[in-house]
Amino acid sequence: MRSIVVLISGSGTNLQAIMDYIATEKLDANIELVLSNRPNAYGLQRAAEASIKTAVIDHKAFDSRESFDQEMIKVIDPYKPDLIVLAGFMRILSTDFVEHYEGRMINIHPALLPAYKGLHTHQRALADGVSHHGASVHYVTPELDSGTVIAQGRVPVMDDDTEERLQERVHHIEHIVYPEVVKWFSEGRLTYQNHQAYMDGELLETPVIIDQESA
Ligand code: NHR
Ligand code: GAR
Repeated sequence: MRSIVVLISGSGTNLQAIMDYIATEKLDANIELVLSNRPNAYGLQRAAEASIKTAVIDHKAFDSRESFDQEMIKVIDPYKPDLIVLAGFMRILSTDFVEHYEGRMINIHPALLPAYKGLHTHQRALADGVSHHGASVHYVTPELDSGTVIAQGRVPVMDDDTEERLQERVHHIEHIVYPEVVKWFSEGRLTYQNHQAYMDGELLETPVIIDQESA
């Protein structure tokens, strides 16, 4: 069975979705540790309720990104994770950290990458009047939100959307797409070699698209 470490900063609904997949035996994997940079992240309670180990490393206690990242490596490595899952983790990671876990770390970003890298994605998508928005699961590389995209959940943008409602729609699809990708990894279907992702042994040239209608 694959070992997973999940990094969070906040409410942890994506963590919850993955825990629910495990609890209902849709996913055969073990979350060894949930690590948060914020002491009061609600996701820590979710983990504790499921008897999953938790740790807090408060970035504010470190004087550089590098020293914070080195402490995270110290805490994570004893668990020998096969996969690191960023689930609403809000600290940009240094190149050393990313290279240490290269090909073994994924993130979910709330946009249809390469569109809307960075923050405030829903607000920016609404302002542009795009017809579709969504979320992307990608491998983490040193350059922000730029690693190979594995899968995308796509939702329509409505004429009268507010940022809140759009975000809710995107969250809903995130909670389907992220556990699915972790499942592909756990089944050995999703692999990574020489900076490239493979699905069922074939080079993944375009992301797997999951539309809200089919989800
Ligand atoms: N690190 C690297 N090297 N590469 C990526 O692709 C990463 C990453 C760290 C986090 C998640 C990402 C997202 O999905 C992620 C991808 C935080 C920021 C940010 O600006 C940007 C992108 C993402 C996460 N963070 C501020 C910082 O100074 C802090 C913001 C806050 O604390 O609220 O680190 O969107
Ligand atoms: C998710 O929408 C995720 O895509 C986004 O934060 C939310 C976390 O929700 N991630 C980022 O913006 C990363 N910068 P959750 O804590 O409830 O899973």
